[in-house]
Amino acid sequence: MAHMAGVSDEMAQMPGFRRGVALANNHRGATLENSEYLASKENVQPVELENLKRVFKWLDTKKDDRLCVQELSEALVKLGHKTARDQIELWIWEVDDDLDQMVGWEEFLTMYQRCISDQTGNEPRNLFNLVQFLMYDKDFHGRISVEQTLQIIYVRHGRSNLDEEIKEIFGDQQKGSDGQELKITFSQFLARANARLSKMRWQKKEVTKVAISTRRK
Ligand SMILES: [Ca+2]
Repeated sequence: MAHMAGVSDEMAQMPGFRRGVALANNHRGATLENSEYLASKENVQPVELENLKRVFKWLDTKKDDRLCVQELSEALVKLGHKTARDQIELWIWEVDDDLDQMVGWEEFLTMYQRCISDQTGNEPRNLFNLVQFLMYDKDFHGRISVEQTLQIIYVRHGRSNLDEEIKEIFGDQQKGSDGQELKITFSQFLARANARLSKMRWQKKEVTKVAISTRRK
């Protein structure tokens, strides 16, 4: 593989770069645009990788290096967000490249790489949202505070976007009514993530519309 700026050999060996599944066979809704972006630019930072490993290990209660419906279902119950089996099956299907109805480590990592690089909002994010929350929730207490998110947000989005990202996750008020640091549950986190995704897709459509109307002139 040709050398790419900011991408180490180790990063280039990650499954998201290898793209073992031909785009034509990609049943997961990733767009061509997203694939190209991912191929040239995306990289997972060491802090993210470390946290991804920790989350995968915690989810993998059967210790067989694959995540099944039951394991995800139990994790969601622990987070106070009971989710229907057919929903979880869909979450898995969205990232299940080898179609064994489980999420292996490489699929897990690929999912993360695709979602962090997706500018379109079209990449399925159900499992990603869960994983992101758990990356922040270091002790798996089911609640996250601003402070717990800082390190990962900093490496992913940089200092200049830090405040904006925190606002997107926690809202304008980052203190509780009692003056204590605000903590949010997975359900609250998910509600915001979904609202944000809708906004992202809507904005994308607007941009496309403008581009088309410009071209016609
Ligand atoms: Ca699989």
